[in-house]
Amino acid sequence: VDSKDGRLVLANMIWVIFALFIGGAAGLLQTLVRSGMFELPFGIGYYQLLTLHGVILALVLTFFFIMGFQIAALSKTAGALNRTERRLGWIGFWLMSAGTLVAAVMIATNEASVLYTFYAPLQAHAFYYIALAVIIVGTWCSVAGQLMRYIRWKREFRGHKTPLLSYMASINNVMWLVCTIGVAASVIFQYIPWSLGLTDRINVSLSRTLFWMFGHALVYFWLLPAYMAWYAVLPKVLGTEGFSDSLARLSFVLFLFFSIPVGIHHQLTEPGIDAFWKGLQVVLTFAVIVPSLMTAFSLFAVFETHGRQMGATGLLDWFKKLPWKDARFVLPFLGMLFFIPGGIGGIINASGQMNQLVHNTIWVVGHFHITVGAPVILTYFGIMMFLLPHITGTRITKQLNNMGLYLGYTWTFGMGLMSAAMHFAGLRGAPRRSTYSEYGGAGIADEWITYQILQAVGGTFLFVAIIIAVLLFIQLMTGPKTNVPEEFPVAPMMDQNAPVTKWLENWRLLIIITVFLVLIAYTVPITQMFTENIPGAHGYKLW
Ligand code: HAS
Repeated sequence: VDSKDGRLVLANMIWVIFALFIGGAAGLLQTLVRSGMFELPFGIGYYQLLTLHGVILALVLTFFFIMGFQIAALSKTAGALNRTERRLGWIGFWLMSAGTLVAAVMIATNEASVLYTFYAPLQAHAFYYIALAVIIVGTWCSVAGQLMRYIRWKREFRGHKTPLLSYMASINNVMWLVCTIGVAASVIFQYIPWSLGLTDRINVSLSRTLFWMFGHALVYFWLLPAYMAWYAVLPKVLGTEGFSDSLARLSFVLFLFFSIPVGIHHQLTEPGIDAFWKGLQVVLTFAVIVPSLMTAFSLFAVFETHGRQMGATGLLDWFKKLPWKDARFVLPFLGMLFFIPGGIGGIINASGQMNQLVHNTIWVVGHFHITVGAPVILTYFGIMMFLLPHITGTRITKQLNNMGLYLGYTWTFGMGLMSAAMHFAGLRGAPRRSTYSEYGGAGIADEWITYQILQAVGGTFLFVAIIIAVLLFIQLMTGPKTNVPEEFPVAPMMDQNAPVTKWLENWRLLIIITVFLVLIAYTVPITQMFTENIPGAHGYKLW
């Protein structure tokens, strides 16, 4: 990574470490409150804390990490950013930082206890929505700089296959630009006028639908940087080749197509949307599972190939040959293990009837902790293990590597315990997003207590892991330097020299198909919110 780009990457990563600590502390307090054994001091509200936790981890940490990592990936594989591209990265960074600080002040003053999903009818102070808009615009600036770097490479090497990691980052960026248009429109035309008192009504169905059009793509925006590392970095850490360049590109293109027209699967229990369109989006949701399955099977292929190259001959003994002492491998691998139940849980959520059972229970919270909270974040940690020393020149000692391993095991234990308890309590009906209550002595609420205590135990282990992470990352930034910096591992693929698959590099075609699918999935349901007499669709007057 070019040294000037490296500074930009590090600036983004400092926010990640900071956000991890604050968001993690808020998470610990929440599990303690829900166990019934702790009350929040200084008049802090439960939903205020929950908003802080969600915003700082799900939005701030991830956005800064993704921008930092993708800039590093482009700089490494396409070459250094030029002045304009880098300047856009810095403008993005400062806008995101300013937006985050204003949003934090609004949350701290209890003016924005509307949770990370922030949709109506909950209302926040106008500054909060403006701050969110500024954060989104910040990501657009950074993304614009990255896309310009990618396009410059494409022009310079016309007709060649673009570098895989740069291609993947660009797919993620294009998906981001398309999916954020709806939520940006909703913030500007619905929330800001409403919170300023310029309008006294808000169309709740529309606001939620526009949110989820963005909100589900958001989860893949988090996931795809982890997949970049799984496809292109991990094989190099193992010392082997990646499975298939074309397959990896195809899986990313499928994410581009199917990540956005599926948001209504978060609204299956809501009025105001016709059952046909819910059904259609459920079908599209099943399409977005395919690229994850492709990823899973490619990873097995890489692991087995590596094991056999190392001399394994039996059915499963290749498994023993994996580098179990290398934190750059173990952290993402632990994440992959979580993604097996995480993916199964997603399929359950998406299946209409089963969604009736789990929706709005703490099962859903369990689901997202074993998706974004484990595969994604553990892979981000794995990436930081090489990216930070690669840029700072810090020497990776055995002790630092071991700290990475302890981080992985402690996180896995804490997250495993907490999220398993959440899934089981959810199946027994425990609501999500609620503080501790005995529900007037209801018998069923009694059954949830044990799980809530287990969540607090898991949350405590997670906080210990966060302390390890913060200490580790500070050392990775500031530790003793070496003359031979850590490598940024990028593997060649088995079909590296195969000819370019032209349609996969035809961005005009890819964008047309993406927009077409979004229009098919959303035009009628959104139109019906204005034309049909569906309850909730015409806006509630809140006071
Ligand atoms: Fe989800 C709710 C459906 C994936 C995050 N999801 C959420 C929410 C979040 C979230 C944050 O249909 C809550 C939002 C809120 O606040 O209300 N989700 C899915 C489906 C998938 C899925 C179908 N979700 C994710 C990912 C997330 C994420 C990824 C974050 C990064 N989700 C839903 C639905 C809801 C939902 C409904 C709404 C619920 C409701 O009613 O509110 C799929 O993408 C999952 C596909 C994944 C797989 C797994 C592949 C496995 C791999 C690992 C291989 C392992 C190896 C190791 C190689 C098919 C790639 C092998 C080693 C061995 C030893 C075996």
